[in-house]
Amino acid sequence: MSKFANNRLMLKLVLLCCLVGFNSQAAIILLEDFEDNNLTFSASDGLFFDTGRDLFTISPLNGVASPIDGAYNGFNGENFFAADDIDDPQGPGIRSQTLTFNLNISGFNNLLFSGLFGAGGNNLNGNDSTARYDSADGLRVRAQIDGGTIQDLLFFEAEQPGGDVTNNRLLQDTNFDGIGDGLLLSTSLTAFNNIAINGLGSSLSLFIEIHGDAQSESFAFDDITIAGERISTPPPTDIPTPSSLPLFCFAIVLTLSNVVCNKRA
Ligand SMILES: [Ca+2]
Ligand SMILES: [Ca+2]
Ligand SMILES: [Ca+2]
Ligand SMILES: [Ca+2]
Repeated sequence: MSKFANNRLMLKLVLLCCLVGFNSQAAIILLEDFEDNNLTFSASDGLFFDTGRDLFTISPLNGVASPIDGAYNGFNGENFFAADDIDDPQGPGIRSQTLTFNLNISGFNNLLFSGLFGAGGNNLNGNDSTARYDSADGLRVRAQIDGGTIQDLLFFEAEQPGGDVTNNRLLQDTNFDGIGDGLLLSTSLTAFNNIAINGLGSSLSLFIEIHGDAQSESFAFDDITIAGERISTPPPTDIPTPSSLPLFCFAIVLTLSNVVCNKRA
């Protein structure tokens, strides 16, 4: 074995040991990929699509045709959640709708929220006369543990250039003040990963609120994920614990290193 190959083997072993040692308790508590209608959430007024431009549903699964949402990309699988002009009279007629996910988080800590998000009304491709989001439009992700304080996790809001509150671009609202100031969303869904949810408890409610009442005030998201770490319980004494695993693996690496060196000698 060459010295280069030998070093690469060592590096791989160390990396593997680190991964086993430090990530062994990570778990996915929720992954909603919107690939079917076996829903992990409830919708405040149900899902709808009026066969025109107005929708609040899984696309294209529930009949949404191109080009309205076909313009989106960067989602996973074949489907994603889409919303556009959600106060449509053929739907519930209300400009604000909420998806609610209720999860059992007993035995987990260090909860993290992740998801893919996009917006179709920012006129980035020059396919419209203007961007379309008003000051009251937006998408807000919040969380609540055991009915306690509601935490703001991720907001997207219209910017308000010079106090203009009508038909502007949708940006991330990094300080949760209702005005977009951060990353510009596009029809290519962008990943927002590992946003911390503070606290411990037994039940987590995750809310995705969408507000919009006019054409092309559109939103898309996919792969809504909650991850956490299992709270440790004492392991059997004859199996290395997670905290001792790196030491255990280091001993293996040292032994292998000696074997390789002895062979080279
Ligand atoms: Ca999907
Ligand atoms: Ca508008
Ligand atoms: Ca802001
Ligand atoms: Ca409308």
